[in-house]
Amino acid sequence: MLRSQMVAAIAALSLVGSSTVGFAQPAPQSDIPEKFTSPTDRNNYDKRVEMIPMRDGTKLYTVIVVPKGAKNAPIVLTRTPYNARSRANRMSSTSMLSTLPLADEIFVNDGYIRVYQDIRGKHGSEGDYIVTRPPVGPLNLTKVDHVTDAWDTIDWLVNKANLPESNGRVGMIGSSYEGFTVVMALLKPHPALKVAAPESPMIDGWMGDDWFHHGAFRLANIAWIGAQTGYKGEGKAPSTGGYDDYDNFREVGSAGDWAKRSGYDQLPFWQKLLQHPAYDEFWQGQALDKMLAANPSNVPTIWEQGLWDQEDIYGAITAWEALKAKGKVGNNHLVMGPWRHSQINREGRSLGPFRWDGDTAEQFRKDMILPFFNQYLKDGPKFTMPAATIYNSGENRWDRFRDWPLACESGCKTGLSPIYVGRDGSLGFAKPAEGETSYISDPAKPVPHLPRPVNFGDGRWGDWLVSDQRHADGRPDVLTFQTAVLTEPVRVSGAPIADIFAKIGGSDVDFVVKLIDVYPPEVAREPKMGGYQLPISLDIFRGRYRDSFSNPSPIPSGVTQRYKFRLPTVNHVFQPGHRIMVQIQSSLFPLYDRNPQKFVPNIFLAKSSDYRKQEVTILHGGDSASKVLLPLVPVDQSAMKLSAR
Ligand code: PG9
Repeated sequence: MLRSQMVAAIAALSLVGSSTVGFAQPAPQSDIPEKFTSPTDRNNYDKRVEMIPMRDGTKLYTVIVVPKGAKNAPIVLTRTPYNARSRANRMSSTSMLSTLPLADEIFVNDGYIRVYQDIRGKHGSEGDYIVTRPPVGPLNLTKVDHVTDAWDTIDWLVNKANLPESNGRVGMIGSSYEGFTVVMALLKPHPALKVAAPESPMIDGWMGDDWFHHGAFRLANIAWIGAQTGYKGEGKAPSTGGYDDYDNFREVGSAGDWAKRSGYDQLPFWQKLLQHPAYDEFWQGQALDKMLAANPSNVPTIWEQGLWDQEDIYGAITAWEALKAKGKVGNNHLVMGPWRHSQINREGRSLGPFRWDGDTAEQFRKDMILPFFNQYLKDGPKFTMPAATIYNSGENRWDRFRDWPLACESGCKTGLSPIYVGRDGSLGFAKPAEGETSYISDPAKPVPHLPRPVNFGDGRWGDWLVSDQRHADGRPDVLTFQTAVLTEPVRVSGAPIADIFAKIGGSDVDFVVKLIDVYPPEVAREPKMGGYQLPISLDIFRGRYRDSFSNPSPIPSGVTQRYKFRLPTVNHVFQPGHRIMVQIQSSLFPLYDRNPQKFVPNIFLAKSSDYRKQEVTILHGGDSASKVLLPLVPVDQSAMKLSAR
């Protein structure tokens, strides 16, 4: 301190203690300035925030990150409900690479302009937020949707007066909800939208993506509704209770009871779910695979999905199939990797205990997305992308296909092969003797989807679909059927179909069917994998929908009924020494809400007294042979495969 400063400081201190009337007090001053901006001159990028006007006057908050000195650069756009400002700000850095998310590395290194935009009504954007806002039409009586918002945004971005550094070509990419916004843009694409990559997009929230699977409600996502629709900006979901969500949700009763207790009656989206438990016009009218089929796009697209995607395992493959059925073959490509939900944006070396051949997510980004985007957004080079590129989870490598699936129920060269469950716990390709196996399904003791305690925030959610199923095997309410030890490899490539014949004592039931690869008791290279029961495909079906998804009906007690439903797609080889296993059970909790097992008009509103245990009887052999229809193909598929890594 200088002498003069010291004198001033002493004078100031003596003033503090003084009570002299009329002596001017120094104005209190905050340590926080009106505005603080860190210098940007050392940045190798320029970050701009624009409020881009939509056709109805609503302005959307948009972050545009331009490499310094860019000229004639392509644009990659993501439209998000998850805060554009933070999406484009992984860390404070002078380097564009560190500022943007890891998955943007490919674009940054190749000189792209990167754009993130808040969708209407969320975070910095104006307007009303509607969850996965349906397209303009009977379910959306406004004049705006994600089709028009994407169009208006792209129109603004390619205007040289707004973004002189661009070459006028745009690609869209994004995962999950962000993937949904990509798909919406494809329903009526702006001419400057040259390429798209919907990753794990939400396509049909009732049939098999975020909200229900075949009518069973996914309690696992109920917290998302509180956090996302309770607030315009960041918000926390209400507490679910104590540590064990198995107890929390079981003790409360129905999903509706839990929601009421958590204040969800204030949330319009929750009210919509309550009013639409079945697959009515509300869900059918926003199923994007159907809309794509009605408006098939010509934009070259890569549809990506994880083989163990715990949130949106249904959408990408279904949308790709819908476009394929409309003849959009050459410009639509499917990629399925060994990933959990959105893992393509992170590292893909492993999933649960499984180690893959390198960083499979980076392989997807570098070897597929980048050359595909460059082909359409820059002037080449030309890149040949197979129709389908699917990780082979039994042989640990990518398979590339001219056409896929290799086997299916109708329309493929090869049909499906039934593998039957037998009374003695057997599983085999020969039809077993007629018989029955029964278990008691008790909603008071539902089968947990993971070993308890199950806390949705305990870090196991992302990998749960590859979790060891031995925790369920052996429970009295879980039926296990398995083959003898395999002496030859068995290959499956396509979507298995569960085909269950059953009788029940009550008037409603759920079925969960799991197709499992059982490891040998000893695995020399990885002892912990000895006996591992790896689910390669599993799903749930709410019995009331067995005849119609839109008109549920009570199940007649004691009368054989058929429950046939598609399971998630696989590309797997069961190795010699392994076994194939099928498990059947009637609950998967707390991931899915419990079926009261008494038919009530709306399960969201079931009362505690409606929940009852019942006997469930699975039939074997004869005309009512329960089975899984497998997409079984010869192990050597070199005729179909283009090449193997
Ligand atoms: N699976 C999330 C989601 C998508 C669409 C609607 C609601 C939730 C997500 O990861 O964005």
